[in-house]
Amino acid sequence: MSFKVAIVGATGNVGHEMLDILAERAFPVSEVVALASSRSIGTEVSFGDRTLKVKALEHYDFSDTDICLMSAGGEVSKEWSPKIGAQGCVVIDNSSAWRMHPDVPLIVPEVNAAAAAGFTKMNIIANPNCSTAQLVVALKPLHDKYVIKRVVVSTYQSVSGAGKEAMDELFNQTRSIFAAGEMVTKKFPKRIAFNLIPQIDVFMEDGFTKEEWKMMAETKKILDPKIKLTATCVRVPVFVSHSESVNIECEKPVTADEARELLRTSPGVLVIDKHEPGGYITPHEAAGEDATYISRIREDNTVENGLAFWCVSDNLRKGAALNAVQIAEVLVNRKLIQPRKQAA
Ligand code: 11C
Repeated sequence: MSFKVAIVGATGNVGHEMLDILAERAFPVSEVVALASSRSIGTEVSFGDRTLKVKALEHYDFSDTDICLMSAGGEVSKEWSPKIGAQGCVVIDNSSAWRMHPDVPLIVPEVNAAAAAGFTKMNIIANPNCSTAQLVVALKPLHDKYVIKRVVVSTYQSVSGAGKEAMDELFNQTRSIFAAGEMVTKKFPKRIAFNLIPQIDVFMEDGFTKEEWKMMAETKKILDPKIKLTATCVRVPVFVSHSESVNIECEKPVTADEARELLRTSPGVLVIDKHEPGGYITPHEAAGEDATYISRIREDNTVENGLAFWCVSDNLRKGAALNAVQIAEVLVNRKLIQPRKQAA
């Protein structure tokens, strides 16, 4: 059984990763179609050892496509996801447009795969924000065993979360410092090279940023609405992988040794935690990898049943493309969808 899959936003950072991951994981495709806005028509993208020519989303008929992996931003998704879903194609959307909609499941397969079955009302499933995805993979086993009451998280987010132009801005600013070029700051509110910026996304009325709000709201929807979470989200001059410093407060007593052993056998998690120089993961090492890495696990004795740890993952993979493909795998493996057209 194989499925016709369309990628919307195939020319972007996440679109490229989606194509790579579908090929790497040998997702059962009968055909893959690369789509983007009409200005990208004819651009070539790779899918395994094949080259696909990008077609225009505006002129594409989804009536025999089974799954659409959408990574073209919130505005495109708001307009197109319901139209595509109405044509019977299941949209797995990477933007924030539909995440909090009551008829749209928000899924991280290691955490709440069963909820994916709720996609049928709109034929849309949402992929969480990258900083949330890795966090809930780490929190899920701890919550199941120790019941997390409160989370305090500070993020160190790479520039690829803000897209290709943001990566170019870090590169060009860094070069301008060494090669005396012009220092252009356009994508970020302040210089990012050799700096960090305590703002991701827009400010909300209460002084938190939207990125911080998303971490709180999405964690509640995916994991447990009772969990309290406060976040400080910071952009750092790293190209790929988001890092997070996490403190949790649990209902039940937890030791660092127990948590380490539990996390070692948890889905999607790799523990690297030696108490020696370099005995932990850094964003550079997590880039291109699929796991959510956990290091620096220790008891936090400033609160009752407290635990602190460091969590790193590739934001373009587990934070976006990999999670979207894993959701598609849930649909297939749990037989929640059937191919609409059998391959010849
Ligand atoms: C960033 N986390 O690092 C953001 C990117 O809601 O899907 C993803 C935004 C989102 O800038």
